[in-house]
Amino acid sequence: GQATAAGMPQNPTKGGEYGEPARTPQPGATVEPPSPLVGASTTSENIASAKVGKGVAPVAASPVADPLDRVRSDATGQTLTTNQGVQIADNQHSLKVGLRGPTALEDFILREKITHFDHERIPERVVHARGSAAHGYFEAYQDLSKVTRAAPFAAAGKQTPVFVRFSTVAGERGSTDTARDVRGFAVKFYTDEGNWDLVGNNIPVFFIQDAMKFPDLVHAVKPEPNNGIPQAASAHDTFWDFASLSPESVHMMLWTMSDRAIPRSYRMMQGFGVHSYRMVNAEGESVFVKFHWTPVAGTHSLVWDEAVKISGADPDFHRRDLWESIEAGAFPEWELALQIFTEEQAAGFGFDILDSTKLIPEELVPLTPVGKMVLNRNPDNFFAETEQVAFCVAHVVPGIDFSNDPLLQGRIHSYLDTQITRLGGVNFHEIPINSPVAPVYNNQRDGHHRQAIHRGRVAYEPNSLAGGSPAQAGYRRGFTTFPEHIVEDKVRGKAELFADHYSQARLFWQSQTTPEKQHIVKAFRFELSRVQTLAVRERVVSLLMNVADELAQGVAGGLGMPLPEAAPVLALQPLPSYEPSPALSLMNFPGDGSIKTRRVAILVANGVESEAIRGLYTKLLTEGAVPRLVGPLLGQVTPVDGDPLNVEVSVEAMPAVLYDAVIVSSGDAAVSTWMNDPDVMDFLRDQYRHGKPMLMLGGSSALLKQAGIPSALPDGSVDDALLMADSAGADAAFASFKTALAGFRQAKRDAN
Ligand code: HDE
Repeated sequence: GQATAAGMPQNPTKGGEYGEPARTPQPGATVEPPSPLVGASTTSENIASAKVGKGVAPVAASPVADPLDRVRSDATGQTLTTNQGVQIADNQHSLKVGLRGPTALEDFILREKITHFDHERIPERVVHARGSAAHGYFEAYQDLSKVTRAAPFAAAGKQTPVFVRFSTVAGERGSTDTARDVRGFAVKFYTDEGNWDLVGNNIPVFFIQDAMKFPDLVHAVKPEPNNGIPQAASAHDTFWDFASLSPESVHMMLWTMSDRAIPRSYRMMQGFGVHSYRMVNAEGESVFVKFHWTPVAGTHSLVWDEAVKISGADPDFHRRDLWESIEAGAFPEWELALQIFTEEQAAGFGFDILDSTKLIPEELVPLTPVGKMVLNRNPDNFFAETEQVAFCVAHVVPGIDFSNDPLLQGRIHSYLDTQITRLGGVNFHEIPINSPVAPVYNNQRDGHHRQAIHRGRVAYEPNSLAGGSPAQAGYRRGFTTFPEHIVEDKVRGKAELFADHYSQARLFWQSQTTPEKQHIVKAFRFELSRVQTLAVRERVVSLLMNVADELAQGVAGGLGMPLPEAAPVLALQPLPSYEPSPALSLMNFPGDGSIKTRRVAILVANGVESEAIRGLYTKLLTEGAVPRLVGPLLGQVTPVDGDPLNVEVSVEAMPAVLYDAVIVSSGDAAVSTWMNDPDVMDFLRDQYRHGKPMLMLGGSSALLKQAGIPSALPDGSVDDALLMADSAGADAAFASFKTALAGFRQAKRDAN
């Protein structure tokens, strides 16, 4: 407790005990990030982001974020009240009949508080329950009105506010971020002509072709219904049983077994609209488009062993990463590009553009960049914004229209429907985060939790009593469906080219680099090793045999099983044949070459030589990277030269997998301590194993031998991400270290 003016101890949580002074909270202390290189030890992981910024959320002017001030609630300096605004005298004790007697039913304060608490949870999303979101804006590069009348593309430089939510699919709300899974990439554009939701994934194709199968797919991948196992994982019998009996899922299987399914960061993955959509211009002319988001930071992934270890060390890895980089002012950015094509072009593709298990190779239809998206503001409240945001595929604006993709058609129904249960009624559009910036007037009325107070006696159209308002916009202004000409039989079934399940799976496989292929084989091996039913394993491999021999052999060999017969293939002619497409490899998007936001551990202990690491620390900060002094325990370490160093984090609290690279200090005493420290040995082995850049200063390179780390690559060549420098050469080594870090990972070490 702190001393009040009256000298009384003050505990702000005990107003009833200590009276009036306690109702005045302490002014919030501003955290100025201390430098770990000088002064007293005061660091904590909570101010991690302050390392590259001020630690204060930058508040960008936004027509969505700013009006939310209306509902933002800040209790600073305020008194505690009930929901009816009655000031609460004592928030510690229920109303009792005698100090040792029963609680009175009359205690409306207790009952209101507990009742509200009892109903705090709402149903989680049936899929994509685990997610993280941020505010930002989309900025158009050019006037796209030749192609679409959609508001965000009306003029070069036009900004449209967005709210973006990233997610995993299978896990529950509290599940780990680094599960092997598809990632959701949902963008809500608050356009001046209404809200447009582009609800995509980080993979451009999907498991199934028809909405009819979605509940089966989801039931198969979710925890098994008898025992609720496994959480956030597809590595179990029911998922692979379903997948192996659905050959249409083969192409997507390859993507989800690739490194795409374990991204390093939400900031470092692509996004795709998946389906073909239509764009329509003011003249009513239409083309088809596919949407692509490409991260400026490049596409980078984890390796599986790392993802597994991160799940234990920091299950919020992606959530924290997004939050911290925005807090630090390192705003994530993507470029939006379109593949634009006509119906006539599509007829010659050799696959059906209404089939979501197919992508359009960029060799066939190149990307047209149309704008960029910047995320520059974290939500104030996770529940109010990230949890309550309701994305809906049916939210389109004039200029955007659907295709007949049967998966998309089913989604148009599903998203509106699911919000009614999840958000408790039909008025979820009035929840602030879901409200459009465009005005809303119609004759829909009532329903649970209605916010608007509609005036007047007219709630119908046409009317004369309200002068005909609100009136139809007419075809020029209002949303107009593209009048596609269709004369067909009403049937259940699918179009012929939907039956080709393998051509594009082969295209994907052939477009991967060797390490990527190895990772795919290992991912299948891992997943199928966990499958208990032999016939399921066999069926999966029999599908893979139609993709590539080396793939099927690699997987079968890893499972200790003979090659089964290939699954039957429908003879369809002629099938498209593809050249490998570089754009399908993650390696194709290295990023902007900077090391911004990359986390670098600098190992320190008593007896280090601190001069070199002080210099490197400052250099890393200047480059926008996030250095950390990692020591045996919190507190200070004493170097052989200069001031004590403040350990920012211990090896135990943040193991190797939470950094992108390591620098090991020199100093005989420190090195000899580390030689016998199992945590440090594990740290170095993991850094090496996961392909991360390592800079060993002075005598610390002796640790490599002790840890069993080879100094050359498996093929005998030089490992340019494993660097050694004496302390005098540390500066020069920094340039090489930076290059290695910008390149992200040494793929050729491949212990994974
Ligand atoms: Fe979704 N999906 N989905 N989905 N989906 C949901 O909506 C559904 C599909 C995607 O951050 C649900 O609000 C059906 C493809 C994302 O809030 C639900 C089908 C793609 C998100 C639903 C699909 C997606 C969802 C659950 C097959 C990529 C999270 C909660 C016909 C293009 C959005 C909710 C967020 C969420 C249904 C397939 C992406 C139940 C029926 C393909 C990113 O409505």
